[in-house]
Amino acid sequence: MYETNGSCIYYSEDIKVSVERTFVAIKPDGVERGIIGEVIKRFESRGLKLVGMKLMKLSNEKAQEHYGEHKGKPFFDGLVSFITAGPIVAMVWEGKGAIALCRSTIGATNPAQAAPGTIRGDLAVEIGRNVVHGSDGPESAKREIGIFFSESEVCAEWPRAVDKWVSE
Ligand code: IDP
Ligand code: MG
Repeated sequence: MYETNGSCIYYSEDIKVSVERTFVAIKPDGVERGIIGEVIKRFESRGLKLVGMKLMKLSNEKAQEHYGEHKGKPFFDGLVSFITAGPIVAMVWEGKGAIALCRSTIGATNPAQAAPGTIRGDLAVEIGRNVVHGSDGPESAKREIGIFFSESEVCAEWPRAVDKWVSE
């Protein structure tokens, strides 16, 4: 069951589990550079659960919708051409506090300022080629997941045996 605040609630072994979902995308630079596995590994290793994934080429309209909050900014047109220049890997990750966890795993927007150990801090050098996108809050997570995935494309209510060793 998906709640309006963007979190997802289901029952596992009679225990109520409340988890968040977030939208993450590997941008065309990450796909082209052959680091899809490297990026996915970092979210998997952190303990998050992959519940949706597709390789897709973004249309201009979808790119404009996804980055709608940046419309009018000087970098907007460049951002839209970059994100539509090749395939992206669109994903939904789930877990307790998944939105903030993904953002911290991704690192600061400008890779030059991103901490070592983060995806951008380890794998990128500049802002216009920063490899990965992650939703910045519950509303954007819900909105962005809806742009890229239909409900049936996201694996729902799929408790993993390992979840009790990842979250308490
Ligand atoms: P975020 O990806 O860390 O959430 P946002 O501020 O939402 O950062 O910006 C969206 C994307 O737009 C960034 O990831 C980056 O690729 C691009 N971007 C943001 N600011 C600039 C800029 O000043 N110059 C060029 N590109 C930028
Ligand atoms: Mg953003």
